[in-house]
Amino acid sequence: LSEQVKNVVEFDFDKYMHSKAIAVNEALDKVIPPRYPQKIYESMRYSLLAGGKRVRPILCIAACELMGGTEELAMPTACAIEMIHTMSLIHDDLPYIDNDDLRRGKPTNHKVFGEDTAIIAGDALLSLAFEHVAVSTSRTLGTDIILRLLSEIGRATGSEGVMGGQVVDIESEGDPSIDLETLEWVHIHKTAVLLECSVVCGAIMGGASEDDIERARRYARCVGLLFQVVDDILDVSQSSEELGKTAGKDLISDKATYPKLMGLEKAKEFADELLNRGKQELSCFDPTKAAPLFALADYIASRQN
Ligand code: GRG
Repeated sequence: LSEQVKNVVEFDFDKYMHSKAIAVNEALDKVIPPRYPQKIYESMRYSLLAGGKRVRPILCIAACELMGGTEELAMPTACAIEMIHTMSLIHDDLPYIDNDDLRRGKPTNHKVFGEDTAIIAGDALLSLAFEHVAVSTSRTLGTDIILRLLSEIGRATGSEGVMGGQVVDIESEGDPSIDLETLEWVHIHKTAVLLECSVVCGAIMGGASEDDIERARRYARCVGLLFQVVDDILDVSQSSEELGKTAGKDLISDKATYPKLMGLEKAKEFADELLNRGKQELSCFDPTKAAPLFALADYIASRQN
């Protein structure tokens, strides 16, 4: 494996993640208070406040702070991106897509509220996300910045982003001839673009120069793809543990993954390369200010869930 790019400064990452996740959870709780009609708000709040690592909002806040902005400035957009992520999980779990019973350790939204409400709650979260950026940043950010944020979020969410990735994923399900290029396309669109959007929006809100926004984007592209490669690797190792043997279910099932298409060792090497490439993009920033994004890359590479 290649030598790791390291940051020179000490950084208490656990404390950082814990305090940022609490701040995000409190902000999300305030955005959607329970109100009439109860059923839709209960359903939206159920999934939005069900835990989750909050990686996207924290990336957004960290990028904003790196570029000279504050947590407060980034928070509404960070929350909006978490709303979109949550709605994608609600819809992904529905019987007509993944048909999952559990999410974030709890029964899935449609299991609790029914499919009809789960679909509508997801749609409402998507709609609220855009409204929240427009309304909640109107006093703190200029119109040009707000329009830029909305267009970044719109592109990352729609047919050029998560929705496009989801469609190709569904299309290629069970296709034994799926190649690495298609798999990567799905991973980039389904997963990486929203992580990229989180970082880029943070950088824009922090007042970054165009060069620094592009640097942040390149960092996030690596880290975004890394996120999904690690997911694929975790799938294999967790399945192996469950099965008590060396080959996990994704090595033998229809689902295409990096370990399946390139082998587990090569997938780990690729993850390592993405981590290094991502961290390299941070090298021109002040190491103390870049420490959270540096540590977030390491966290994404070594996470266990
Ligand atoms: C309109 C955005 C939108 C989506 C509709 C259903 C669908 C189309 C897309 C599915 C997208 C999807 C489920 C991608 C997988 C992303 C992913 C890696 C999820 C897991 O993220 P974590 O690990 O989860 O950050 P937590 O629970 O920690 O937030």
